[in-house]
Amino acid sequence: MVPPPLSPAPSAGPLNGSEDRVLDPLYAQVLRRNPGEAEFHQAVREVLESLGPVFARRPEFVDAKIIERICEPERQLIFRVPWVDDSGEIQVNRGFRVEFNSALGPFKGGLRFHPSVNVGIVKFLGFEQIFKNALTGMPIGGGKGGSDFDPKNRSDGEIMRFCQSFMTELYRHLGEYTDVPAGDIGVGQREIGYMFGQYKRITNRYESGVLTGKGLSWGGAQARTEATGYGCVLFTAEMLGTLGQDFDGQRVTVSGSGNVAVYAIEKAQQLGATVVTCSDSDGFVVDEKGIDVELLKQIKNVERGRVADYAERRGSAARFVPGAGVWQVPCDVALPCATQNELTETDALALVRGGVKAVGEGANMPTTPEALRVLQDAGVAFGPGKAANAGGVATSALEMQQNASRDSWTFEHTEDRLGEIMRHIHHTCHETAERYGQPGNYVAGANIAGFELVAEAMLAQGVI
Ligand code: NDP
Ligand code: 2IT
Repeated sequence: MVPPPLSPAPSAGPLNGSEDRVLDPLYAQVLRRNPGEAEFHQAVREVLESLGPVFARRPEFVDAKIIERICEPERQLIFRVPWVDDSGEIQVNRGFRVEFNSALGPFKGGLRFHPSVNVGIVKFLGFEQIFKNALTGMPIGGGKGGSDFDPKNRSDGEIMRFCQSFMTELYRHLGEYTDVPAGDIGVGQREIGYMFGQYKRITNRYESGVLTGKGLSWGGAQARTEATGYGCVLFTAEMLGTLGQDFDGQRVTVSGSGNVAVYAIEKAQQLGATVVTCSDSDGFVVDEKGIDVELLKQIKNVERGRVADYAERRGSAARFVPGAGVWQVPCDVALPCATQNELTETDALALVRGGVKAVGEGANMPTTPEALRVLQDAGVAFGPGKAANAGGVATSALEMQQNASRDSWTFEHTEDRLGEIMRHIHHTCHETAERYGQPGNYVAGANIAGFELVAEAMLAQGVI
């Protein structure tokens, strides 16, 4: 895939195209208070656009200023991360943790290491996480963090020193009852390991539940690695089910080739689909026979290579297309699993022309607002990230549960729990959309249902 355009967030103009006494001034305040944070504006706007009908039915949420409070993080941390690279040069990065909302449980959400990370990106991710975590039905609040550190082409030693420096500041804000990070872009089991080691060393506590996404021999949960990608496919299968269809025999396109993409490909193929694409920021691969997921894992996870290497190793079966994204390739089901705003209006028009039936967001906010409108107008079943990719954080909550009880479950048991959770999230979104007169609108269903759960808890807990 190609790097996404700088956020096209439509930050001006009334929400839903008409004046709203409550929501418009609130959105104007978010713009004023958070200048230049385009992705955060975009994420807030999408949620606010869903909430009008809730406020009409539940004026107590308006009186208690619940959404004003949700839009303001409980705490935002920005800190210096100095470290020494392999050539002996001092590097200085910036670290972030936004502790957004703890109404339902300790702050919970991933850490992203990518050069594009800034406060607006972390806040959009943290804001989405509040509602996503609520939808899982697990006792977890919302937070997110990361750094503008670029792990690409860094040695293991550099990654370790960076992670140790990052944790040397962050540790004082964490705890299994306070804030529990995990991975996201650029942060996998290797990075979680280095951060866990440093946390343990500083605090002198083997507090397994302080981070999730750990290795299986040191407190990790079976199926956590697979959970986001698997969960995205399971959610999309539920959407297909409402159309009387399933994954068997479908032609699927996936973007990305990281943790989420690889396991989305694996699960879709287990369910009988043929996944014909994967991508990275250099370009994409088309493999008409279906992506060889074991080869992709070997190249990405073991060799830390690129999708161009996959195409080369696959020989004549696959083709690498440099500098372009996957969405011009026709498909029945599209699963964007790379990054925010990677699926644009032009892409959505191409997908609709190609006959797409369902889109499930494995990534966070990969679809631009204009693209979303195109897909919804065309009647495509659309599963927003805060519902479709919630399997990852839900399985993190299962990891916390196992850590708290010093237990460890089998892969099968954990995957069964993941399946139940994804069906529950689908049911909740579907039922809520119907209850609010917008049948089939999973965006409205997810935003409203997530909001209601958080709002009820905030109302009960008073003005804090
Ligand atoms: P990885 O780091 O494992 O993989 C990220 C993939 O996306 C890579 O293929 C990467 O390509 C591509 N990518 C990332 N940023 C950009 C960019 N700015 N431009 C172009 N390509 C990019 O991350 P994950 O698979 O964990 O995360 C993917 C998405 O899923 C993110 O949106 C994340 O927030 C979301 N997510 C992750 C969860 C998890 O449990 N890990 C849970 C829920 C959502 P390249 O190598 O070229 O950069
Ligand atoms: O966006 C996400 O939900 C994640 N990156 C996973 C968060 C977690 O705490 O497992």
